[in-house]
Parts: sequence; structure tokens; C-alpha cells
Amino acid sequence: MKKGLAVAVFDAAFGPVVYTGANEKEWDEMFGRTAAAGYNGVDLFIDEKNERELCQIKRLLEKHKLGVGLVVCICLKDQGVNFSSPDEKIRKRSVDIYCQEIKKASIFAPCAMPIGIIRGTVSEGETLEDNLKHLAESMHALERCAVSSGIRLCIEPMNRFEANTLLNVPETMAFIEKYELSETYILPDLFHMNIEDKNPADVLRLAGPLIGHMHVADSNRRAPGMGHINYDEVLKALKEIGYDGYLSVEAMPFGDRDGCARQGAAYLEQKMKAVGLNQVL
Ligand code: LER
Ligand code: MN
Repeated sequence: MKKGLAVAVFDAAFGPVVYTGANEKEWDEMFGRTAAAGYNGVDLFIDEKNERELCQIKRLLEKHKLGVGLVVCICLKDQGVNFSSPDEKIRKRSVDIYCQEIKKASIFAPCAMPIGIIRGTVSEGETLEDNLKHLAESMHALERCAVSSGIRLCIEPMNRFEANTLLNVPETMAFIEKYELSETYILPDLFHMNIEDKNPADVLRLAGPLIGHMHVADSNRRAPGMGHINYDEVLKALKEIGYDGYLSVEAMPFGDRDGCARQGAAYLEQKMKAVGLNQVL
């Protein structure tokens, strides 16, 4: 299992990102801090970056021996991307836009990309059934371009205050199974699971090989160890199912970026050791 850290390569106002950098010098510095804190890789939050900039970022990540767990294109919602829109033209345009992002992100492959808030929400007068049917159509199209780019698409169940579909892991598993989405995985986020899932450890066991990436924060969205989530149970469950991907700290730094980064890595390390999980050095 690898430790990851959520970082943005732009001046992100976005909440649960620990470091942000607006240019090559700041990216170099931020990746250095991430590696020094003990992480193996990053969840990369990007805005509109061209291929040259993405190559620069890749070169700097390699310099600091950091992998990439997840690439998050944070500006797509503002571009109107909505994979479950009742309007077929919007769905098609949304798939085309994300396929371009997937192809650009393939320089970091193999890695994951999320289907979070851009999955869209059930709109007025629309049934959940119709919304998810439209989402499934888009997912089948997205799978084709993701597979050819070495990208793992992961649906992120999100709490009811941010989404109104696929709020928890079991619902998301049922959706993937019903629509036979053979190349779609799940991105469980412990912050959301603490609100929507009855027992995170049991649910992670249920999800098993469908887990494509993990977000870890604590119940208050601070770094792991700062709230009441039972990490012993969570890590025991992940060990049982043989999960060997990233545990990426996507937490609110609350003004202390270095403290948040260090706390996350140290606590994960301590809990991973306690359950006998090998450290990726
Ligand atoms: C993104 O990974 C996430 O967890 C959402 O809460 C962002 O709003
Ligand atoms: Mn998340």
C-alpha cells in the first residue's frame, strides 16, 4: 500500500488539498515537501494545463521519486461537464471533453481518474432510474477511452451534502454490477463513508477488488488520526482484501499545510505497521 497526498498545481481555493503551487518553482518545492513528509505519490489536482506543463510536472515528480495515484481535472464542472444530463448533447459533449483529459493524463498512467461531482445530479422531474441509465451510457463510452489510455475510472461515492446519486459504496457497487461496467472501479473516501456508510471496514471488505483508489481523511476532514475514524479496522479490512493501491490523504490543512502532511503520513505509517502492512519504500 502506498501513501499519497492531495496537491494542486494551481492556486486552488478547493478545500481538501494539502499543498498548492502555481508555477514550476512552486511545484518543485511542493513535491519536495511531499516526498520529505514520507509520501510515495500524489493525487494531482489540475486546472487547464497544456501538454508542455504536464510534461514539466511529470519531470518534477520523477525528480522527487513521486508516483501519481489520481489525476483530478477540477475545472470540468464549471465547463458544464455532466455525464447524466437528460440532454443527450450535453452527455456526449461531456464524454468528449473527459476523453481529451484522459488522453492528456495518460502521461501519468497507470493511474486513476475520478467520476465525482461531474457525474451530475438528478434534476427536477427526472427519476433516479433515468439519471443512472444516462450515467451508465456515458460510463461505457468513457471506459473505452480510459482503458486505451491506461487510466482506471473510479466512481467516488459522495455524501448527501455534495451529491444526490451514488452516496455510498454498496449503491455504487450495485450500479456497476447492474450496468456491467467491467472497467469501472470505486474510490471510497473515508470522510464521505463516515457520513453515509454504516461501517466503513465492512463495506471495504464487500467492495474488495472494485476498490481502485482510496481517499483518507478523518471524520472532521482533518488529517488521519485527528478525528474518530477507526483506522485499525479500516487497514485490517484493506489488508484482508489485498488492496495494494494508494491511501491518499485528501484533507483540509486548516492553515497548517506541513503539519497536515506530516500528520497524515506519520499516522498512516503507524497504523499500517500495526496491522503488519509492508511499507513501500
Ligand atoms: C473529492 O475527492 C471529494 O472528496 C469531494 O468531497 C470534493 O468536493
Ligand atoms: Mn475524495
